[in-house]
Amino acid sequence: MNDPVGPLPASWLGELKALLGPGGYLDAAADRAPFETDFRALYHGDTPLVALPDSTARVAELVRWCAAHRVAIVPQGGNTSYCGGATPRPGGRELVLSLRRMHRIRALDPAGDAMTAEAGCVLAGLQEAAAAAGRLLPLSLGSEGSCTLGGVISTNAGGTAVLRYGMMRALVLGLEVVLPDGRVLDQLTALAKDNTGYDLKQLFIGAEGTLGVVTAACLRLHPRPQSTVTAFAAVPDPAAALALLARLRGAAGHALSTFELLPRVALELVLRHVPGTREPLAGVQPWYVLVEFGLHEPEAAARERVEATLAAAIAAGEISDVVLAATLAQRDALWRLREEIPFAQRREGVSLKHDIAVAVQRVPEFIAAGAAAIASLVPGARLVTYGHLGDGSLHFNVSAGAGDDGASLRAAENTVRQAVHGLVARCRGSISAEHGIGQLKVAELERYEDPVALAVMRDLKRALDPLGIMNPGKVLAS
Ligand code: 2HG
Ligand code: ZN
Repeated sequence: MNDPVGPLPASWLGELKALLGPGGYLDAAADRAPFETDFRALYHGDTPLVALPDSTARVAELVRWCAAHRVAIVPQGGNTSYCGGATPRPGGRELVLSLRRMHRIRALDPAGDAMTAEAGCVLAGLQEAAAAAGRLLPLSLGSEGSCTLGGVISTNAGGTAVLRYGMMRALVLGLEVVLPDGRVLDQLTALAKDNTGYDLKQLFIGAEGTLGVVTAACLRLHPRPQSTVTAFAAVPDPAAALALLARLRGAAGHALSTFELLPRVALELVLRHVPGTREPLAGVQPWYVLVEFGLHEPEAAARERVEATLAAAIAAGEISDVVLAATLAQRDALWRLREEIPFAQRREGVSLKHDIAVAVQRVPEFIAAGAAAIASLVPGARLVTYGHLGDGSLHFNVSAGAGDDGASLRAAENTVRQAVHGLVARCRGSISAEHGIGQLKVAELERYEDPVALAVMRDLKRALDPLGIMNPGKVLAS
């Protein structure tokens, strides 16, 4: 968008307030402030007004007004983007749009395994509603207590159960979207089969609000497993973890829902910074995996089956030690050792993040080459790489050395990023596995994406949003 400068005219703000009605906006500086920065406070912008419409019709009206006045809109869900995807840019001319007043579950059909909900619903609430109906909404991630349906759809969120259930794209049956000209695209159906032309809903999933505003979705639910078995195992190295993954998938098939890898250094950060956490196994081991199975058989039989498979893995040298959760509290304790890593790493001090993916079988080779690159570029820095090995998706994060103020790591940020992303490109991997592009990776996308793919993305953006009012400067340069 060709941005004019200066604040929006007061008369325009008056029109917006009238359009949104009482309770439909925030304009006091203190109320706007939390929407003007991301949860890590790395990005800062300004918005004259946070719009809080309470219906799809009102969103459509707002978008039509914005199109007529060439005013940009920045949709924001739970505001936990790692890439500045939901933060307005400086200048005070971009409206933030929050759908938090649109939080109704419109329909829940357990027999049809479908639930239709509005974009402002918080993920944890939707998980609970599905559970109360005897079904599972399997998207599971650290921010589930605050992230919203619109946010997880717009970022195609992943998390820790992707191995079994797929990312958000696999969980959306239908979508309702307000297009950048204010028309409402109603594809809010629960059809398992629908081959009537292009699958338009997929365009908006993972588009980070750059092609329209997702206002509601119909979600695919799953049966709840009868029993859950969770294990935390020590493995000698990532190659052994990979062999274990193959063994577990061979034995359990889709019952294996989680396979997370973490190094000793990550566990140590959690033990240091998260009160109430304890060593899960005796001794110091170089690598660990957290695995979980959801089985459709009684608890005792499920445990027995998993124990037999793990015993075979021990015999094969893939596992050196393992503990199975015997209670719900133990399960939670094992999960915390994995889920608290981002928090613990933040508490430890300066770190760099790389959200990458490669083909699963290339993970060990990638970790070895990446570790060597980090060691030569920033001697003393600690590689804290962990994540969703079952999906080939790693948080290839780097923390400053213990006691180091992080200045040299910060100074090396671009060089390290280029080295890591260069390695990803050589492996034909992804420089953004689950956190999106936002503002952070716009230049990286241009650099690494296939030029034909980039040109098609630009064509789509121009076709749907010719005025460039939808979340400008995110994903693609505006
Ligand atoms: C996770 O897997 C999240 O815990 C956050 O995707 C990763 O903080 C990170 O780098
Ligand atoms: Zn992750």
